[in-house]
Amino acid sequence: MKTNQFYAAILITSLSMLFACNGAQKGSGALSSDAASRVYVAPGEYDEFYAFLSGGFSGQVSVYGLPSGRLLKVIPVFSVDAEKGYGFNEETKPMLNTSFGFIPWDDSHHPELSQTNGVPDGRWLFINGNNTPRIARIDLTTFETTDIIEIPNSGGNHSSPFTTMNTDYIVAGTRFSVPIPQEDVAISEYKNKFKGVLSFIKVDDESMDIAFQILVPGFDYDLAHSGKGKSDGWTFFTTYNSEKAHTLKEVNASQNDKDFIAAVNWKKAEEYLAQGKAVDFPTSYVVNRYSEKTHMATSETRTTVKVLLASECPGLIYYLPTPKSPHGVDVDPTGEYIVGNGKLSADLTVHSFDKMMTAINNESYDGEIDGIPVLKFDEIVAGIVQSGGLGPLHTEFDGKGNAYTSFFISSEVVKWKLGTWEVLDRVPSYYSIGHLMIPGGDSMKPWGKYLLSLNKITKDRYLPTGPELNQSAQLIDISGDKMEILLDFPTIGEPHYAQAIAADLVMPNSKKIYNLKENEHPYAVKSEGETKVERKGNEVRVYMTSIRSHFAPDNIEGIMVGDKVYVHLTNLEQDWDTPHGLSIMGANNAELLVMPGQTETLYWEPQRPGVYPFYCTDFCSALHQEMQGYIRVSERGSNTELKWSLGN
Ligand code: K7E
Ligand code: CUA
Repeated sequence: MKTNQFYAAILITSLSMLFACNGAQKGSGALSSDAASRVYVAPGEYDEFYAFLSGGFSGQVSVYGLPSGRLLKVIPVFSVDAEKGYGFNEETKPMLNTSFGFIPWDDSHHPELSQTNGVPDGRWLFINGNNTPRIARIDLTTFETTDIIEIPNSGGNHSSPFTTMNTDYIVAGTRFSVPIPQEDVAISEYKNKFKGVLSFIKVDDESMDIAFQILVPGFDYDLAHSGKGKSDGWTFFTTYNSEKAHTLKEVNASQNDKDFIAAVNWKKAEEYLAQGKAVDFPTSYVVNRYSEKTHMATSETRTTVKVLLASECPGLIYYLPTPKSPHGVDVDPTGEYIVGNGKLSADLTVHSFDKMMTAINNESYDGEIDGIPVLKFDEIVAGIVQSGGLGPLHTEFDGKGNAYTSFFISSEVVKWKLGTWEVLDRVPSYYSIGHLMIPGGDSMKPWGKYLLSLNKITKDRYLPTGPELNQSAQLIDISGDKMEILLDFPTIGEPHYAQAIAADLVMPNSKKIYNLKENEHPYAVKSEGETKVERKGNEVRVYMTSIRSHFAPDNIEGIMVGDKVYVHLTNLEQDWDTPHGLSIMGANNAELLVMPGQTETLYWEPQRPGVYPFYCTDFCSALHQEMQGYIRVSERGSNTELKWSLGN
């Protein structure tokens, strides 16, 4: 048995390579003649959708217009971004604080739009950091990261940050089980000591915090989606490694024929919480928030978290047996069907929410694990999709009764019908699709017009760029009976998941400037008259302004080697799209890129005497090249007088 499965694994690996390398699949034969016109957005016209693609190992989110595939913006989230000064300027450094200190990178997987009544509402985008467990929130009026919260007791935040239908909670299931609390134990103690947590994070306008965690058996928790409509109140998490293996997982975590989807009744959890059933676990996690008023981020450390023990909370969790190490779990727009994408399988298992509830009421159990009942497989299955594909990963919906599943190994998208389970159509992915995305495709009201295939392997699709190729996305028209490939475009980093929303739900709220009068940054100045340079010991603060096309001050003298220099630059502009940048020669830092009405701070420790130029890095005006100045640096202890010009 063991050997068989081992060979099966090898076979699958080689199959995937075969498909991935099959250049013969290449070609534009699949394209209908008017594909170009259907993705053509004329100069000056807007796209129909905003699409948010995760950056994977880039740690960021990139924003594209659909159908054109135009890159609109890269939003820095978990990784420093020298282009925007994110993580380099003093204001945003605290965003990357964790209980391990400053972490300049993460691996971002799943963008998730906030929802109201089960429909994306255009307020916020959430995204998970998979490596050092975190969740970020991006404000869609500014397209800036405003919150990053660390998830304690978690070991890799993968099944995250999926929302409930009214953004009551966003969830985070641990990918790797770890000792809880963390301790120095032998890894062979896995089965006894390692546990998982499922976290529910409360979100409001001003803050995010962990409402509660649930302590669960030490499996790997892979993906999640919440119920909607009749299944609102439940969240479903896939598990793999129900074998609790800790080595050679490729083989040892693929022994069981079925793993589970954990169905969590979070309304029940709220009841247990109200009854005081939660235990306060001491821990340490950091919550970071960026204020639009002060233009500064602050970090706060929290030291306890409320934990419910699944084994002591009857009715809180049920296990739904699901074949073959399921990856994605996806709930259809009606809330009735729960699709398990068994990644080592050809078939898709679809569970019924109604049948699940009946099985729970009848206590149709097949034993239990650590006090969590396992429901009888045959009593909860709604249907099996015999796909003819191999390696299903993720499913999205078009709102017209159809589902679309990505198949990694056979490298294709398969369209099938909810309820009859028949396969309707299939289209190849170039190559090795991971997630797929339909705008609103995990909500109650998908815009069922386009589908984006998010592909892992690019070789032979674009002009070669050395050993490294960007990952790619492929736009497919799903408005008719047959899927039609329209467009390929490269992505930034690896797009695991993506989400998209109609442009008119975001565009009208998009901020154009920050109001200078409302700027509460402690070192802001509102006019050139207030600009100055102050010294306290070896700390020097420059209160600087920018406006087309000069800085004030633009000449500074009296700085000394080894000073700690803070340049607080306020951009006085109040017009849309008029940022100014600032860079100083020899500063061990990035530039600043300051939006109209905003203040940002560049930190610099001058190393050598001399006169150093600084300049604006963003071509802002006809006299942008003149937007420059000098800072004179003298030997430590020199008596050069501290003075500055006031610009023009
Ligand atoms: Cu790439 Cu959602 Cu992290 Cu599947 S995950 S592909
Ligand atoms: Cu300001 Cu260029």
